Amino acid sequence: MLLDDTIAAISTAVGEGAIAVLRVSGPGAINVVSRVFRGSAVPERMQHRQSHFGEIYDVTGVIDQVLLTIFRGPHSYTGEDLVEISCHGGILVTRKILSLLLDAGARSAEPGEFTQRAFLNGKMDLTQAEAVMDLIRAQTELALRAANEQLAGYLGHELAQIQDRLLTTLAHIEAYIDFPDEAISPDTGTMLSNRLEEITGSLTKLVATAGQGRILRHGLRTVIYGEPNVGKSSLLNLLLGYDRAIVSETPGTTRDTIEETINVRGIPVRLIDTAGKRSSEDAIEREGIRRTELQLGQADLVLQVVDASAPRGNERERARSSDSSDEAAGVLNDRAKSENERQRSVRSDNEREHLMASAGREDRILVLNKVDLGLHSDWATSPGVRFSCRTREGQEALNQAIWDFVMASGLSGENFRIAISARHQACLQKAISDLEAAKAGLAKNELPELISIELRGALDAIGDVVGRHDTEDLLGRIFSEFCIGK
Ligand SMILES: Nc1nc2c(ncn2[C@@H]2O[C@H](COP(=O)(O)OP(=O)(O)OP(=O)(O)O)[C@@H](O)[C@H]2O)c(=O)[nH]1
Ligand SMILES: [Mg+2]
Repeated sequence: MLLDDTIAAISTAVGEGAIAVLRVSGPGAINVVSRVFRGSAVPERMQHRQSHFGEIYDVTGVIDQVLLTIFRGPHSYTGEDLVEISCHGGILVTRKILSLLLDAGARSAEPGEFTQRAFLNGKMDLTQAEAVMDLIRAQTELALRAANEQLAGYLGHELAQIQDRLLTTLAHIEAYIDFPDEAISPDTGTMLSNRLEEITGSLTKLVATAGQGRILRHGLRTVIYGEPNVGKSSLLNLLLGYDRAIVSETPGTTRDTIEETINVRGIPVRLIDTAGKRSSEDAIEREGIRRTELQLGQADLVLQVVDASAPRGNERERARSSDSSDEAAGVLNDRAKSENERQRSVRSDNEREHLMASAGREDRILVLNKVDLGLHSDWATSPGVRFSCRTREGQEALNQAIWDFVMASGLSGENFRIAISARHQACLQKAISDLEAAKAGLAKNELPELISIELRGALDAIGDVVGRHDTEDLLGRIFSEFCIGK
């Protein structure tokens, strides 16, 4: 990694805006900028964090009027000399200024390179660097809060404490390596094993936040599922607040899956509207249904929508009819249902159940839609949310049910402080399995050398999370204070 060159980039999004910001970072940052800037002061003599008005110019004349802010390393975002140029937010203007900076000796920055430098220069650990991206991508208040906690170093701090406990234990075990005659006594073995147990417990707690981390970063994958014409697309539109999907009384309206994110009390919920499930000869519709099944397999939560104004299992019948709305009205009056139909209904329910189970899904909320048309007695005792896309009845209850579902998976407001990512999870799981191996080694009275290898493996895995591998330094520090009592 080369830190001795100077990088430059347009830091704001591409497009037109009132202003845009370019950043230049590296040992030559101030020098590079001084070659293209003239204004109320010379960059070399500007004070740290002070802004100066001036012009960026080239041989043809003035390119733009700008504000220049100088940050002197190490007190900058990257830890190096850093200059921010605030210019007008035009696409051509920003490109021209960037190309002037490159001509003046800077190199075009790679994606994420400013933050990478901040990490390499010790301004932040890896979890904080990752949090910058989480913060930029956050779509809800909770996701933003979790990103901010991580950016503030909460996760890194938690891990540092665990590393410390583990290091002390490792130091204890390594002390025995220096004295080969000395075996670890059973008492000491138990004590060390208990410590490892506690550390494993702390790591397990962190790993348990991976689920919420995934939800906060990528949203709760929520598939809207059900027979044709029950109001799935209507539900998507209602929750979204605008008419995203086509709604019509014709069954089989939705062919493709439609995905949009909504915010349910701070939880990002990715709603996926799907094609209603029915047997069809139509190739496009069959493809739609195949996609529905694919989505079900990846769902965190299924909103199973039924037309609760009609008898159970009747949706399928209606789906075959081309003129469903008239039929739906007819069905309402048709309280008498043959035994035959009832059995079919049971079968179709079983099928659904099976599909969800085979896709590994049990988590669903039953949405009893169309209750504005009356609740059919078949659904009277069903544990679902009574809902109407027409009157909006049940919207709060549905939000509550989604919230309860997320909370039931072990979340609480407090937990949102830490929400680890898939990468963190993989590292921490490796650490846990190394610790388990070390504990097994202690129980079998293995050589301290072997146990120490496992513990170092665990420390490395935790180090991977924060991007720091200073086991030797830290051990040296501990040993320097260590009294072996010999
Ligand atoms: N009365 C009443 N009608 C509704 C309600 N929700 C949806 N509808 C109507 O039911 C019909 C079907 O709605 P859609 O939202 O297209 O149903 P869908 O489940 O997406 O249907 P497919 O995409 O064909 O599978 C439309 O005519 C809607 O206006 C409701 O709560 N009450
Ligand atoms: Mg639809």
